[in-house]
Amino acid sequence: MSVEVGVAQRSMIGQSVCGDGYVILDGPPLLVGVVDGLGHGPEAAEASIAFCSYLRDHTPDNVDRALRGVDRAMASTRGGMGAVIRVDTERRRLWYGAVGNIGMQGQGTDAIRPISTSGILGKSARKLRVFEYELTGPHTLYIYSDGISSRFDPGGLRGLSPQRAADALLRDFGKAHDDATVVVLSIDPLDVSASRVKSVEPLATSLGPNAIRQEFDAVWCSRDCSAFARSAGFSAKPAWEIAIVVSELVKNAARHAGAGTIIMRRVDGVREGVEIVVEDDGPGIPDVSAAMRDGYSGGRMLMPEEVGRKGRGLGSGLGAVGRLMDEIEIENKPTSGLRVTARKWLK
Ligand SMILES: [Mn+2]
Repeated sequence: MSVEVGVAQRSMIGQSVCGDGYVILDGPPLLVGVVDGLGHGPEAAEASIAFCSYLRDHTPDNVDRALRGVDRAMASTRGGMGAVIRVDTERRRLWYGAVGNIGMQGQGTDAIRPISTSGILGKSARKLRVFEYELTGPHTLYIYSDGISSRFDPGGLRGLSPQRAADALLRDFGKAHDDATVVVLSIDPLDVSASRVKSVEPLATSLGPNAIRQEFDAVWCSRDCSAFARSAGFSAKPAWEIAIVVSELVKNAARHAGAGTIIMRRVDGVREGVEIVVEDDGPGIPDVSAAMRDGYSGGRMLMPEEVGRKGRGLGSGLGAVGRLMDEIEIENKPTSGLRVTARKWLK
C-alpha cells in the first residue's frame, strides 16, 4: 500500500497566527489529524496546539481514543473542531472520526462518506461516531477546515499530485476571512512496491514572509520549528533546543526591526539536518566579521555588549543560538537588515 500526502494552509487574511492545525504521523499505522480552533488568532491556535500535541505525544492506536484524548487535552482551551483518520496499510482499512465542522470528501473505489458528530472538542464531546472502511482500490481523500469551501468537485483535481491538489484547493476555494487548511491523502492499497508512506515536507505553518510582527510570535514560530525538527528526525532534546533558538531569533528580529521573515527547511547535502533563516529589515550589526570571529566560531557565548545593534544588547540571545546550533552565519543584507542562518545536523 502506498500513501502520499499533500498539505496546504494559511491564516485568515490579516492574522499572523493560524488557528487551524494538522498532524501527520506516518506510523505505521498512518494517523492524520486536522483541527480548527474556535474563532481565530492566538486563542484558536492554543486550542489547535493542544489537539496536535496530544496526537503527537500519545500516538493513539484508534480513532475513538484519539478523539476522546484530544477532547480532554483541549478542555482548558476554547475548543475547536477536528477530524482524525487512521489508515492501517497492512490490513487495508481506514477509520475516520470527526467532531464539528471539518469537511471530508473522498474519491475512489469504495464509497467513503463519513459524517461529523456535532459538538465541540474540548467541551466533553459525548457520543462519537467512528466510520470504518475497507480499501479495495485507490482513493484520494480531502480533509479540510471550514476555511475551505465545500463546493469543489474532487473530479476536477484528478491527475494532480496530492500537494498540487492541496495547493489548488487552497488557492481556488480558500475563504479570505477564515484560517484555511486542507490535507490530501492519496492511498493505493494495491501498490505493493511502496510500503512506506511518502509524505510531503511538513510545513512549518506559522512561518514565512511577515511571520514575525511582534515578540509574541516567537511562541508560534518556535512551536512549529520544533515540530518540523521532530518530523525531520530530531529527538526531543535537539528539537527543544531548536525551539529556544527560534524564539531568540524571532524576538530579536521583532525587537530590533519590528518585523521579519522566518523560514525553516531540511538540508541534505554532505550532512543532513535543518536550516533556519531569519531576516529583518532593521539596522543590522555594525561589525559582523568581528562578531563571527569573536563569538560563534568557537561556539562561545557572546556578551550583550560585544554585538550591539544601536547600543541595545543582542548578544545573550545570539549566544544561545551559537551554543545550541552547529553552524551560524550572520550577515548584513545589502540594502539594510540582518540575516541569521542557523543549522543543526542530525549526527
Ligand atoms: Mn475556521
